[in-house]
Amino acid sequence: MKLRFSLSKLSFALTAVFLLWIKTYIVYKTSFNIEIENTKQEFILFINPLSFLLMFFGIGLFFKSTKRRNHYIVVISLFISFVLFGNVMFYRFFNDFLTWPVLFQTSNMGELGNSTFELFKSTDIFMFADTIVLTLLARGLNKKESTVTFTKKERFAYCIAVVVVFVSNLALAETERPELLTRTFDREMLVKNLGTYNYHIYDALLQSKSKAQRALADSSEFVEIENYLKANQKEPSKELFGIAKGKNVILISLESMQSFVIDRKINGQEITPFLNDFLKESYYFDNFYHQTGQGKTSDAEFLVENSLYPLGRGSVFFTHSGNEYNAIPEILKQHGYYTAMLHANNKSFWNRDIMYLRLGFDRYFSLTDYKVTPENSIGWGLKDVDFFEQSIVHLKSLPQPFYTKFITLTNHFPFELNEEDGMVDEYTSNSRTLNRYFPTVRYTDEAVKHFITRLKEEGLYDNSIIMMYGDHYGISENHNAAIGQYLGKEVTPLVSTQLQRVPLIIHIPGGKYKGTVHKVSGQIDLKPTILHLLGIDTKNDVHFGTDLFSKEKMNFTVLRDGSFITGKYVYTENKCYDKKTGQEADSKYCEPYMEKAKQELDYSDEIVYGDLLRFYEGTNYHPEKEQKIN
Ligand code: GP9
Ligand code: MN
Repeated sequence: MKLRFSLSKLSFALTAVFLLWIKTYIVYKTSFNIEIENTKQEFILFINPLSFLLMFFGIGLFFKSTKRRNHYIVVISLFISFVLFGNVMFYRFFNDFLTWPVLFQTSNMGELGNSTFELFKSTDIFMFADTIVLTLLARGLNKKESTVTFTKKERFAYCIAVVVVFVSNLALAETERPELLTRTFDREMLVKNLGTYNYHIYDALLQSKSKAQRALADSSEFVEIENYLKANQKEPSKELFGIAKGKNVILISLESMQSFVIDRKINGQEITPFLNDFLKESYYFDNFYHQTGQGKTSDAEFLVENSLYPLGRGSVFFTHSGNEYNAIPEILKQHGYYTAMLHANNKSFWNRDIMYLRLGFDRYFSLTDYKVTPENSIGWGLKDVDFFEQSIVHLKSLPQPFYTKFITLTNHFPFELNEEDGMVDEYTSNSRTLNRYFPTVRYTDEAVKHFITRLKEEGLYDNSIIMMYGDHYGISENHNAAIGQYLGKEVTPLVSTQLQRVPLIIHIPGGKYKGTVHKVSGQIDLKPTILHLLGIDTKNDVHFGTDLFSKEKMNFTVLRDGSFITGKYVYTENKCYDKKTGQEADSKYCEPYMEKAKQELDYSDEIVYGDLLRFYEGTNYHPEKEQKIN
């Protein structure tokens, strides 16, 4: 009797819980791509929003006034609906779940601009339907001036119920997924088992843990890692060490460029005709992987400049811009180089202005250094051809030798292009994203061609090494069906991992330095490669990569999600695959590398979270506090 009485008092709160619960489940099924293998997993997914919702709405029990309690319930419902909606938007764009550090990158979120607009769907309005219903209900209820309060006992019973629901959820999840809470780089697994709301709380705990980690770290951790890295160092290539000594360095980060477009056609037309020719007079790496996480372009930059892995969550450019580093610009400064970044976007995007200063760049040519008009922009901003053309003036103004990095922008989701810039057809599939990807890739190819022509005209081509790399994927797993249609094969987890290959082209003047390198490698390897080409010794440097030209370079690279690739095998989603047969292989073939893959990521994370490079004796560039990058 008593229980029934309490339940009826709770009816408004429980209605709110029920509506949000069902809504969350519908959103799981319609907006996220959560792989479900059996009924138990489906059941966990179904119940997982419940504990959090019961807890949050349950706080209402402590309100004495019914009116205020109902008010609280409506506000909380609206708030949680926004959180859910934010997750949906984020997922549409990044194919990933939100994390706290990313959420606070508001400057980025604000500037998604056109992309954000593209992400809205008219049906999104239904995401707030339950809040509207609740508001109307609350109005009705509030007219009746009755006061309902809860006794201590009732509150206690409610708390017990919440704990029981939560613990049952967790226990069920543990049977399905042991070590759930320690394998944190798999966000999908966490959301699948804990639910999107509990996951946010868990993520917040992780965030505070990472803050504490710096405070607790000491130099002995660093010594251990240094020893590991020294033991794994490889001899640089004798033929190529110092081959570009004193030369300028021009790095080009090719936005969203994946390797699968190289040497391929769309309706009989080459997608990257210029790059296809250029790579023939250069070194081309066809098994080169991006290793980025949520920080996308900025993660790729972090990898290149530091030969450290980005983080499993958030963008390290944001979360750890205060750390001590020993990046390429800092090192090159000691060898007489002037260092500059060129990218026609708002300087604070990805926290670049702060981070570039940390990494030791002398100059950052950003949005305000370019003439950007509606005529010369599309999508995210200045079109690549105009970007390169306008950059030439800046480049010419730099003292030589210089080290520079250019970041292209046009080939960025949602892959918009003016009609007159279209040089190949769009593809025809049910993925509008993939369809539009090809013409924008083709456009960037043309822009790079223009840049190279201009470098030649300005006499900068022959005294510079030019390196181009794809920063990260452009086509996410959401489009696997369409990409499978284009490639003419099913996109299995193995294929999906191999699709993380991005082009790497290294052009060294002289005509004789060329060839295709098949060795498995990643962005982590660029720092030692660049330094060695310039004749700079790296024996005492802290880096996880290996010189790409070293004869001893292992056929191995690890991706940020813990997947790894060797000469013959691919390990992903806890399964080992044979590259040749395309089939799952016995896990014993991948086992020898598992420890190394984990060790690499763990050690690198330790360095970043603990800010361990502050214990590195070679770090001798300390930017003054008042110094500002232009
Ligand atoms: C923005 C550009 C694109 O400045 O680097 O960022 P992304 O979304 O690819 O990380
Ligand atoms: Mn990018």
